Amino acid sequence: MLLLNQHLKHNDTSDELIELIDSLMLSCKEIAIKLREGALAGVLGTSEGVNVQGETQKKLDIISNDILKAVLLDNPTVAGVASEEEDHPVPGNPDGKYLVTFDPLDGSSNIDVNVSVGTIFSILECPEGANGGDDSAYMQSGRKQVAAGYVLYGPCAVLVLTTGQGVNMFTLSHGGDFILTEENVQIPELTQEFGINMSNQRFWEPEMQSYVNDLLQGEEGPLGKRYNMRWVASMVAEVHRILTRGGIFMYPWDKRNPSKPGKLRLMYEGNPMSFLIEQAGGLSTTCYDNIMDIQPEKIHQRVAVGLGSKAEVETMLKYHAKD
Ligand code: FDP
Repeated sequence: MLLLNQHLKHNDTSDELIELIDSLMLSCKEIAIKLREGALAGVLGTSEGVNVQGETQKKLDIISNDILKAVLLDNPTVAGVASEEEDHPVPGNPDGKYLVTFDPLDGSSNIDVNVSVGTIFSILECPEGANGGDDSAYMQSGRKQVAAGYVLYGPCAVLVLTTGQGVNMFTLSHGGDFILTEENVQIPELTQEFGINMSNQRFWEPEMQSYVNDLLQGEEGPLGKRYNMRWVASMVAEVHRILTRGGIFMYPWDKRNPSKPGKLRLMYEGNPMSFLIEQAGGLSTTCYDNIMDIQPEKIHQRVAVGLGSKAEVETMLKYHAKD
């Protein structure tokens, strides 16, 4: 039985990074407790607030954000944090080594119906002399991530983590420890399962429409096999399914609102999930570029996402290739 800290030490993770991951997990355990209490703690439902993206905030979005902010900003290694629920980054210790971006409770529209949600995080180094309260400090491509992961709050709470040396899964025990349960996770190359919100079909680019049409034609179509479809509407749950048994997940560009190229956010959804997927042998793309190669321009920047089993993502990319 290997505890998270022991695993990190075995892999030569620096003491500072271990200290930071410890704080992140302390917050996630608190969030897991709040989620478990649900209606008993009066935490379900919608708050009065709207976040910077104009989305209604759930009470638990705000509670989770406050927990993460308080714990992380108390950690001397943290120079600043940027969250989906904060308009601007919040500065921490001016001498701190790391910046943390996070989506405190991804998939939160699922909370009231008791379906899996999660906390997604990405850790970057704070550039020399930069201020963790300035957007500019965070404008680093996904390739610069030091570590990334998520905690999925499902029937059990699972941490999925990469520090750039593969992907490992840790299950939260009754005693409050994250224990290594899956080592060096690898995504199967081929798949017969896809996830996309089909209700947006008419808004997609013709290339994506054509790819999904072919998926739907199954063994009678050009792809020659029958596909199954899954849509949980929680990115953490979709990515977890893909890491566990393969598949392709897409939240592509659509024309509903040209100022929002895709629904998902680059800095605390696209980048950390892409880091995990690539480290597990998969691919993650906008359909044109590798997500982790994008130079960010805004903290809350949106990005089109297609990720999962390598061979299937490559097939999808062929539909988008410009001659
Ligand atoms: P949510 O808005 O509930 O936080 O982060 C955005 C996200 O969830 C993803 O977790 C999820 O994959 C997607 O949006 C669900 O989108 P739809 O509402 O279009 O199904």
